[in-house]
Amino acid sequence: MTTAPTLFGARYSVYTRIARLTLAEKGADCRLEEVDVFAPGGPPPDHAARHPFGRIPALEHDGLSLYETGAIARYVDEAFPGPALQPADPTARARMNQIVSIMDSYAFRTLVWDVFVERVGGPARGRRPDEARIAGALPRAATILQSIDAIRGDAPWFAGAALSLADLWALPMLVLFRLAPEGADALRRLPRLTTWLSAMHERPSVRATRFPIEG
Ligand SMILES: N[C@@H](CCC(=O)N[C@@H](CS)C(=O)NCC(=O)O)C(=O)O
Repeated sequence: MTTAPTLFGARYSVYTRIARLTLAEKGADCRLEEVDVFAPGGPPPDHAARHPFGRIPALEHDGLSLYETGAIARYVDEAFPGPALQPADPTARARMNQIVSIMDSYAFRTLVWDVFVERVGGPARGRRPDEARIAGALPRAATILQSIDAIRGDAPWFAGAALSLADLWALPMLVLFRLAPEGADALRRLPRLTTWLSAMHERPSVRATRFPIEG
């Protein structure tokens, strides 16, 4: 019998939320141990043993200590019972991997750091937004949204007929992006993505992992 995993991370973190969504969609119990990587003195010193790059999340389960969200999510999908979150069909799996890679490589910096953090997260802490950084990011943001919208097409989920890791990767980044007025405007122009976001918000996993800034 396996023990419940411990996830080290923070409720505000995009990548922690992806891992929490994955665990929740599998119906796996999980203990979240809060690690604040942005605390003034940096993460607690013992976090370096879990994550040498000082990031979150990290997972501990049955003697396995794991970091990198891609490894954690795939491990959770394969080690726990519950619905498969990676399609077996090669085409659907390729689409899932393509979306995950787009979100990691382009969307995290552009949608989250360049737009959400500058417009919403930073000002909430008293920082002035860097307008040039936001303006420079918006064309890239439009390319990202149009690309993932085109890949999904009219399918219910990003990899086709069933929810997959692709949906769990896209959700947290699009949620934060939409909190910026520029993000909300950009998403309003893509009704298929807006419909998908509404469907995601009905899921218990999404409700259970809301970012504190969502209220
Ligand atoms: N490649 C890592 C990225 C994780 C990541 O960037 N996490 C953010 C929080 S969402 C973080 O720890 N940031 C701290 C920092 O940049 O110093 C993964 O896939 O887990």
